[in-house]
Amino acid sequence: MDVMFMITCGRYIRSILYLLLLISVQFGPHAVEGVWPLPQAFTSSPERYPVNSQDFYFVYGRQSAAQQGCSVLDTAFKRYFSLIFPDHNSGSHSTTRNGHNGSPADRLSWTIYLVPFCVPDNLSISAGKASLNAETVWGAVRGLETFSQLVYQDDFGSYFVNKTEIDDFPRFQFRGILLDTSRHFLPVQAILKTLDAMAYSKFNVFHWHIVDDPSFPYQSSTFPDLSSKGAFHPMTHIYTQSDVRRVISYARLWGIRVLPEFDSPGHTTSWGKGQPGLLTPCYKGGTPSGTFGPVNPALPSTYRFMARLFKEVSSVFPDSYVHLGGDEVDFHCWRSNPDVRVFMQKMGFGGDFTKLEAFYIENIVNITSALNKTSIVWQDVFDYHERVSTPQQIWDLHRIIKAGMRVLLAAQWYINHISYGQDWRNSYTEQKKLVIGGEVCMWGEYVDATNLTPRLWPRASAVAERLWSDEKQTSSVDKAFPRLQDFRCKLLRRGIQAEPLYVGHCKHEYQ
Ligand code: CP6
Repeated sequence: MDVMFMITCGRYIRSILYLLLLISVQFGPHAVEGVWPLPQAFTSSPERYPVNSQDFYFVYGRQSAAQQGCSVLDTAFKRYFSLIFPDHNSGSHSTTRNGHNGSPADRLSWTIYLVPFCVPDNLSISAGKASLNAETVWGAVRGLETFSQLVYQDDFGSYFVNKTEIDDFPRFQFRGILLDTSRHFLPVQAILKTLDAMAYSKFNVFHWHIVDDPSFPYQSSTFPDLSSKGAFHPMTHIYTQSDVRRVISYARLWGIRVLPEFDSPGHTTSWGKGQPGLLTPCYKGGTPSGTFGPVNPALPSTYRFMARLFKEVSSVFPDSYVHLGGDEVDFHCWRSNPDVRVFMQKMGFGGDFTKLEAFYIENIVNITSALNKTSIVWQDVFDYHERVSTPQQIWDLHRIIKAGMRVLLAAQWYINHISYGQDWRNSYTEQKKLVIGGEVCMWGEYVDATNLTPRLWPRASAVAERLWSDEKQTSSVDKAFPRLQDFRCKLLRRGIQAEPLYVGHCKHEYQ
């Protein structure tokens, strides 16, 4: 009986092994299923072609509206060449070659044809030729990412790519990650590295929650005291104008916009150090207690300051959006301050501090729209505005609500929380009414440069797939699991210290 049992058990185990092998052949890292986030439409075949770094070139298509000299694509070609061939000694090899004259040597080489203004974005790989058609340079950058994920190495280190056809486009146009650089300062290098990893998951918005209560690391040229007095350290823990420019231009090359957030009137404790008179003095028992609350909405000087600050911010950050915050305003201090109460009476707000908050935000929105920026606010502001009752204000505020709603009713995935186990599963299945997209929020209370990367990746990638891919094709967590495990290995291979999902190993660990 014992022996019988052993044999049965052995057979049983063997059949499971076969099954696993079969699965890894079908959905292994070589197939298009290995692309993360999953493309919208694709066909692939087991037929594979060798790819040799020595005769692989990116070439602009002859019909392409983009040609050599397009900095975004020229640099993308260089980056993706290194990502596709991590072992290649880049020395003398040029990643691009001018034109293609049809000589026999050319037919052996791999070329990517970029034809912006063709619809839809399409990637096609067949013998000796891969072509990428994209409507925009940003679409082409995303297509290069997809292509780079399709190239793989066999056990002997040779590179291959399977015959593949892909049509792809994002489900949502806003796919963001929030980094909080106020709770902990994140060195520019950590931000740039995050931008790299964002591009690997096809994120396109870096929401820079740059200042908050604990510190003001943004070095303002108009108000240098804000960072010299409000940063954790006036020299080492600041973002200079050139740091900010570097982040913006680096992000742009990856097709990532930088959305700055200067959160007010709450979350502004650090502002008060370099800008006396800006915050509301709180009162206790009829006298100032020595503590300060939100920005003082009752003083004209507040709006003059904000106008100058946002004028600078609008020119430093070129994106047409600016985030004004507006969240979590604590009314206790405003309520305690006699000057604020007098102002409330004068404005006819009675005792409703949500009206005061609405009044404040309205003024800041007007300041930024005069600077030709579209404002974004946290959902709190929408909640306040709903309660504002005078018709004229509703009419006026409707515009603000719309501006806010477009993004801020988008899902927030708070992945700064520490949790044990496989919480990426929640992000993957979470159903939120996304409007134009969503974002991963990495609040900084417990996060600095030491743990940012493993806390973000690959969990943010789970969100990225919800934001990019077809909902129906990517609704199964169990199907996603081996794909995300494989993608996490790709991140490791690219030097992103992404944490493991569960038990297992990667071919190229410890790099
Ligand atoms: N900082 C700012 C925060 C948060 C918000 N605004 C926050 C609140 C609750 C959770 C996580 C983050 N840390 N400025 C709210 C948008 Cl759970």
